[in-house]
Amino acid sequence: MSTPRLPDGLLERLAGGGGVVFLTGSGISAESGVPTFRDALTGLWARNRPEELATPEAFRRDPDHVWGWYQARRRGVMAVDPNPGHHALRELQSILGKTTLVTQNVDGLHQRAGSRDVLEFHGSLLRDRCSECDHRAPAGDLERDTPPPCPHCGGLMRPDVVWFGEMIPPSALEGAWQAAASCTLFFSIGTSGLVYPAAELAEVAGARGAALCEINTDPTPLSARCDWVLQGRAGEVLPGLVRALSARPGPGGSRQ
Ligand code: BV8
Ligand code: ZN
Repeated sequence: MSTPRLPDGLLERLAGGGGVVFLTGSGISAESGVPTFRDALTGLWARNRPEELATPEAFRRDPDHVWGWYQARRRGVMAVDPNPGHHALRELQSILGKTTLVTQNVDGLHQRAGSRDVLEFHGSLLRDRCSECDHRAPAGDLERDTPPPCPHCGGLMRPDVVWFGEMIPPSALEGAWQAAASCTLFFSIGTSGLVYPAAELAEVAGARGAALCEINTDPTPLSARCDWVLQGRAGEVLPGLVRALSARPGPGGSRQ
């Protein structure tokens, strides 16, 4: 497969050894067959906008309906595998020195591709948490169509994801903010950049002088701010980045 020529400045910056942040959105999981967030409304959920379904109010109003949407998404995620984009990111983490992987995705595919220390900015589909106390547990029976009661307090269990209007988990927020504020290169990969505060991370990085690179099939509100826009599928562009880096002499390159 031919690798489109990557901008020299980007490869230099990558090989330069400064901190690198990767922020991913649902676009990186699209090639695994996971619908992007704004396409994740199929069947009986199609009558909702995701911003209306992914909220504590929607869960309070109709817990079975919201639970059913998440169970369907969980079954979908467990039926697919990480794609070359996830694997290439794991390779970049091992080739480069200081990297931070922040994901808005809740599908756990980065971890299944072998990435470590993934900052789950919006939580995870693979865990439940109690809507009353702080009890957490791995997601259980994926066929169950009503939320189970909390074994500790009897409250309704819910997916351990961050809904609209909810705070980002403090450790993920802190880690992502610090990495964005101190990196020399920030990648925005497969995200529409519409949801805050995740979308602010690129602004924090750019304001501190980091170079910005976007990998997306389409333009986004961030594109005009980027030093480089690599338009294409993450599952093709990211492996191309690994090949180009590995072909270079010097740190991370093959010809020592
Ligand atoms: C908070 C988990 C405050 C659940 C998600 C007005 C202005 C600014 C902010 C707000 C506002 N009104 C309200 C807010 C706040 C709100 C917000 O940002 N709303 C938006 C709609 C404007 N944010 C919040 O509520 C956040 N919390 O602010 O709390 C607070 C303060 C004090 C006290 C209490 C609270 C919490 C937001 C988290 C919501 N949860 N997910 C779940 O998954 O079910 S968000 C969800 O959408 C995703 O996690 C993701 O983060 C987000 C965006 O989705 P993307 O990943 O970008 O996916 P999308 O489909 O949009 O785009 C896919 C992209 O991939 C596209 O660009 C496409 O071109 C590209 N693509 C497709 N295929 C490929 C590809 N690219 C490459 N390769 C491919 N193959
Ligand atoms: Zn409980």
